[in-house]
Amino acid sequence: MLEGQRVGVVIPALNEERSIASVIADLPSCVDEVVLVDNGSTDRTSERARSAGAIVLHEPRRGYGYACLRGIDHLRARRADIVVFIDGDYSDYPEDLSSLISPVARDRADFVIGSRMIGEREVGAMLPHALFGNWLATALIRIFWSYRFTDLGPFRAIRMASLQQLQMRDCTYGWTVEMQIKAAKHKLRCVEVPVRYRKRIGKSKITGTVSGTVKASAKILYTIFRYALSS
Ligand SMILES: Nc1nc2c(ncn2[C@@H]2O[C@H](COP(=O)(O)OP(=O)(O)O)[C@@H](O)[C@H]2O)c(=O)[nH]1
Ligand SMILES: [Mg+2]
Repeated sequence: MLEGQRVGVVIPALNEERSIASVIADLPSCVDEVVLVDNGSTDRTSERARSAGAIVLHEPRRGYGYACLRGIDHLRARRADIVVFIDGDYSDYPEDLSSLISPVARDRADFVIGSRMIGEREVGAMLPHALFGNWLATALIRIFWSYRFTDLGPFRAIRMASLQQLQMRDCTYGWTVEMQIKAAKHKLRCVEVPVRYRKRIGKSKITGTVSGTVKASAKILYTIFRYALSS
């Protein structure tokens, strides 16, 4: 299926020592390189990731987007053809990576979102406000750019050449929605595949906290309206 295409995985992580080794261990063998971008963890996330076989990079600027940008820079230098993003909390099933990359590998798509809305979701794995936020953000994308997504899920695959076209900028919580908006604006071939989702290991830093939820919601809405008004 891959015919020489190199697959690189970026894992942005902050204090995920309990889950990170499982995330890396469960990735399928078609993955060529795993990059863990540590954003100043105070636990053993980096050590555990290195022992599990990942390249560990440190990004001093705190933020999900900064970590992803750092991972992309590394994979570009390593000549990856397909980039996969997955969180470090073991909510996603790394084994699902094979079906996630399949449309890109077969040249049926440029960008694939792993959708937790059409996949099997453990009860309580996504909190009600996260489900509502996803619904609202994807509805706004449909209204403004006529692209139908069902999720802003973090588990996603994109062709490196397409990713470079998008010139990603967001440094924090607007990362996932920015990628989808820009994919729509650039008319990338986007598809969704169902992915499974379970309760995370360890503590949530975003949707499981009040401040994370407020900041993420504000940034996602700001990003949508900013791009809508500038297009
Ligand atoms: N690099 C980096 N990763 C982060 C940051 N905040 C959260 N993460 C990671 O982003 C992913 C999603 O965060 P999580 O706490 O699971 O949020 P939730 O899915 O809304 O509960 C996890 O892999 C976290 O380790 C951050 O500031 N920097
Ligand atoms: Mg999570």
